[in-house]
Amino acid sequence: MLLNQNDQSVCFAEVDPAFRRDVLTGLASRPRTIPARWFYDRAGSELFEAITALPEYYVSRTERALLCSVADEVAALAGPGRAIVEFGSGSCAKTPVLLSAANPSAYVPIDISRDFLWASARRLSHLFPGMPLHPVEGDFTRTLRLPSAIEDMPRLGFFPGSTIGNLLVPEAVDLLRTMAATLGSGSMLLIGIDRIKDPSLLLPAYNDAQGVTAAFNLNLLHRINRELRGSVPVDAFRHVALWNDDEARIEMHLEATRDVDFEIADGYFSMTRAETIHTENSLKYGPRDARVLLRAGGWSPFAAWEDPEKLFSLILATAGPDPSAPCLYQQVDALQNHAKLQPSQGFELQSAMST
Ligand code: SAH
Ligand code: AVI
Repeated sequence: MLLNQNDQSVCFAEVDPAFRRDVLTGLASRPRTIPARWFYDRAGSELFEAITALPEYYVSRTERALLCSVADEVAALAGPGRAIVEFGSGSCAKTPVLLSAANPSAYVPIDISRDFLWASARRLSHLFPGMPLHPVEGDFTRTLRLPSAIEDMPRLGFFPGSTIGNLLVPEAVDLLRTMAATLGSGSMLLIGIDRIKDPSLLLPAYNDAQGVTAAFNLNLLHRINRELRGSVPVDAFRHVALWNDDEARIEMHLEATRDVDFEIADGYFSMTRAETIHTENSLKYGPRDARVLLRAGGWSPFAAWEDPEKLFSLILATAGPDPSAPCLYQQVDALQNHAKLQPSQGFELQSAMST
């Protein structure tokens, strides 16, 4: 049952002023940086889907397999009748696993990539014909009003894919607090977070042999040319992925392979050879870091699972009593009590708390 959400939809005009502003200010600043959310026009979303199928990109298949093995447990812990609200739903590839196990009262996918959002919603409405489905086009970093149809339903937020890693820590904390405010008290959140691991595994995942990740990165320049009347010589840039160990993050950059001059929406830019535009961070978290992040964001983690190779974590959390409370550690007692609740696989909360 696919429902139009006329009161909530954010429809973007042909030229998104926020895209224009982020590109012009980002290219004028040093280091030059463009936020990763602008990767996801239709071509970018399609390229991301291709990335998820790459042999080097362990993230999606690992999370999917983990979700398959714990979905029933998540459903039991969350309890019946919740509306599932997915942040950055994209193609909703993992969603059916959770929907089948949790049998929710409604499903609300949220994404900025409009075409993908509606195409995925249509596909899901065929798979789950009786389930009320309310897509919301919008930026999840802003407080979104959820569809009035789910007003009285308890909520389970779903934020898979380690998309949280594309935000710096202060932004991630803000986002988690925004989510807590959007979902409301009594809500739960199931979040997928990629783990810190050996760079020999991380780097190929962001620099694959077929060049799909390079095409995904370079598509940002094509998008700028298409939507912002740009004259960026795309062939003068190359994709670079590196592991920043101090910050525990993969960084993606676009590096000029020669001196270049170009115009974008009446702005004039000059870059010298080897200068870069920083286009993405993908932060990786240790298990304890992830829980501290969640607590800082107003959530109390109470169950966590990892795959046998410890590549990826799924964490289930409840909205803290007061998402605007400033203290990170005030819920430690509650957390220790909850540590008795130990789901089957790889839940390290208890050992982490005692170290
Ligand atoms: N959840 C999917 C897709 C991850 S890709 C998975 O696990 O595979 C990241 C998704 O988040 C994309 O679909 C992108 O369009 C969306 N996205 C990124 N930034 C966003 C924002 N600020 N607001 C809403 N959606 C966003
Ligand atoms: C969506 N996000 C979590 C992906 C990631 O792994 O950071 C985006 C991506 N960038 C390059 N490959 C995949």
